[in-house]
Amino acid sequence: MDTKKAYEYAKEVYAAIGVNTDEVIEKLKKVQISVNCWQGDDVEGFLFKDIALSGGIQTTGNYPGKARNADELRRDFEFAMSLIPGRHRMNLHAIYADTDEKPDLDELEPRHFEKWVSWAKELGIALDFNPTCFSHPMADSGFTISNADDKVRAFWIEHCKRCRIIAEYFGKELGSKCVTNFWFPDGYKDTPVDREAPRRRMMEALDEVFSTDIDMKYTAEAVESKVFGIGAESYTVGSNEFCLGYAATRNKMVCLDAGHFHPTESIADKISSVLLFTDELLLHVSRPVRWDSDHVVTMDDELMNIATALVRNDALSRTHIGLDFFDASINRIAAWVIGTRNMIKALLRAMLEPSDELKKIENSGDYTKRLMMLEELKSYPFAAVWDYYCESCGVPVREAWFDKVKKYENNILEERK
Ligand code: RNT
Ligand code: ZN
Repeated sequence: MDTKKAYEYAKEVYAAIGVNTDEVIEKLKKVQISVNCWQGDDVEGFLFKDIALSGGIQTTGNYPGKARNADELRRDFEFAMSLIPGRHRMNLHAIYADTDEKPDLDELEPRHFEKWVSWAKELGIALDFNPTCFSHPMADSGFTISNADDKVRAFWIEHCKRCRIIAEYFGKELGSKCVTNFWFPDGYKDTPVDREAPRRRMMEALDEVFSTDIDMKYTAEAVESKVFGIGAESYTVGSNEFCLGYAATRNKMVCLDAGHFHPTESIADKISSVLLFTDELLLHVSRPVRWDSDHVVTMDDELMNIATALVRNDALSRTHIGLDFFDASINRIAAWVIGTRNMIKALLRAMLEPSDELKKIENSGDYTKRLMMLEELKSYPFAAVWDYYCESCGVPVREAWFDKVKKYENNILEERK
């Protein structure tokens, strides 16, 4: 198949509606997706072995071959990246510290992440970061940074403070702002009496975390909300209103996770509102299936709505796109490749819209034409542009990447039994 020939045809089709596909490709190349490291090992990390995942999130499945240490995770990630067009970022969690020491979460220092930094430098990618406020005995009560117990609260405050220093180190060393996301599972299984006190404690604890002096040249910080978690069905401390209010008044970002809202609520519609009140935004693009199940991102309507919301309103330059999924029932490298390629593919399709023209039609009040165009655009030949983009980035076109993953599985993952 002649990818180039198909591209030339698509280029003409798009040119007829005023879209320059070459320019779109250049624009797309600049978008870096923050790829979640935790898909590679089912959110286990390397600091504490044999500790169960907690915090109301869950991996299900037992597909063989998960990364057992940082070297394996790096190797798997590098391989996945070789199958995805463009240059992207790796999003680390604190529990992925790569060290022979046994630091607790409130003892972490930049040196525990030195190997990650030198690897990232070699690969020419940037790192993002997250404190890990779950999967730890200090999180067993279901409350971390909003815990009523001063000692427990102080532990998590210290952990978060240390994570900010590590993020600053990442940003400085790698020459790209490290996006740090603060998410806390805190909440009640059953209906609480006092809905305010934990939120007040969380607010004050966060103020304390963010009071230490960090050079904000090197890091951008977000707080992630959630409507409920497993075991915290009735109340979460870090609700949407809490996080949005906090971010807007503290000059932070919110992190909108696609699985953290009521099932008919869409984060796509929140982007344009949030960005009126905060400078930047972090997304956790995920796929909730009936609940916050963190399925691999597919090319569905929700993903397209997120992509068009970012492109039509020129929000890409102020939005950090992170992925958040963890499926342990399929090949984990394939999961990375499928989810990340879909995110990029959706952005490409959104960029191929004649959005100025569409806005003109809308403003003229011709809603019949608006509907007609939006529907016709769905069968425009964006796939030819996508294939050409993959080819020109030197990564496999269409499903050709899958054979490589299978080979890797047979040669490398098999040995991890
Ligand atoms: C949990 C949040 C959070 C985590 C990761 C591992 O519901 O979405 O972002 O998934 O930090
Ligand atoms: Zn998330």
